[in-house]
Amino acid sequence: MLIGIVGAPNSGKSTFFRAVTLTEAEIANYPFTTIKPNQGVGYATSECPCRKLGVSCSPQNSRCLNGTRMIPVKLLDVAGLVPGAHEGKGMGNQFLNDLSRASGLIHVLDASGRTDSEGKPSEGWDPAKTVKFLEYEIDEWISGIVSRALSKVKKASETQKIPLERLLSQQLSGLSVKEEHIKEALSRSGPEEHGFASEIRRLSKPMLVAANKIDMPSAKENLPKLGDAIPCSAEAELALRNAERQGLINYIPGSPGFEVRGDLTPEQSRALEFIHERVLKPYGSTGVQKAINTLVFGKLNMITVYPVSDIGKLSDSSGNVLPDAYLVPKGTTLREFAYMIHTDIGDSFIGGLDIEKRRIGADYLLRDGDVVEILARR
Ligand SMILES: Nc1nc2c(ncn2[C@@H]2O[C@H](COP(=O)(O)OP(=O)(O)O)[C@@H](O)[C@H]2O)c(=O)[nH]1
Ligand SMILES: [Mg+2]
Repeated sequence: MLIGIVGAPNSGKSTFFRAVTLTEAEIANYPFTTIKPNQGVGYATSECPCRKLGVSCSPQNSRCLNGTRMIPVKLLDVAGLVPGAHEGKGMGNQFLNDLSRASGLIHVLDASGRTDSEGKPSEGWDPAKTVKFLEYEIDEWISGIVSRALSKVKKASETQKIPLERLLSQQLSGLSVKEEHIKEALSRSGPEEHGFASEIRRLSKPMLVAANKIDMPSAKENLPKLGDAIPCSAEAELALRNAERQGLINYIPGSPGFEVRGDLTPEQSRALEFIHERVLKPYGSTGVQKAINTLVFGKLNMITVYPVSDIGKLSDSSGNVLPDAYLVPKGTTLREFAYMIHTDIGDSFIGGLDIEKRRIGADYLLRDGDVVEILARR
């Protein structure tokens, strides 16, 4: 899964990106660490079953911090959103290329009204306009792709009686748009209508607005205008993670507070006090981890599943307890899950065992937090 961080210049995208990828950058043993500079690894977090099951886990593909399972997700700092980006203006082409690979987007928005939608300094700018502008740019881009695709496939669909959504989804596969998204969009709007591209965007690129710079009073004032945006301070999160790394505080990303450990200079003390008063106390967290989790679990509808090779020991074949956490879409069946782990496991799949060691079948619908053993033909 790839999350795109988008937004106007100066909204705080790079700060957000640096904060969430900071810890991970130093840990080299994940499969996807050698990547481009604007690509990094952050975490989605959910409750690890280790506590409830009364075991101590030994995570392999993820981490567990005080009962919170941290599951790596890839992030992309997508630069280059300027008016006309959909026509390739500015860094538009890079922007669109990055965008097409993302399964979901976090719009880092300067909620303070001090940056307009072009990233220029402003005063009293309505950040809701920037949200509209971003949606417009993406809609125009998708709309262009849809109309080019339509002119290619419309005739074939009519003469060869192939469903339009199938042909369209082949044409739009580079955008990570699924056939079911196209079908659903077609049920609401004709493919030539203006609303079709917006439907495709809403379905295939779920977007969450992170109302950033919430530490500033003007951002707080603008928040009610921003619907279900998540209040956020990327700068506060970066400062907390840096302080944690220097051993000054204990801080778990997403938590409502921190614990002072080291000797602080008066300046450090003041900075932490500011974060506490302006961000953590009024909002319950910096909002950064919440933004990622809300996108992954709320908007992209993912659940966490723990495959093991021995359900009795809750372990893999080397004895690691609850080794791997997988993010899979809600509605995934056990057989589909077997294929997600490995094609060979999918091909030799014969069923599974749930946590109570009961048999479960191919069509078993996985639930959030499930621990399952997959049975395969030898
Ligand atoms: N007050 C405040 N400033 C922030 C916050 N996040 C970022 N900034 C500042 O906004 C400016 C632009 O940030 P940057 O991450 O480079 O934005 P980008 O152009 O979107 O990548 C920098 O001066 C940051 O320090 C925040 O949460 N609060
Ligand atoms: Mg930047």
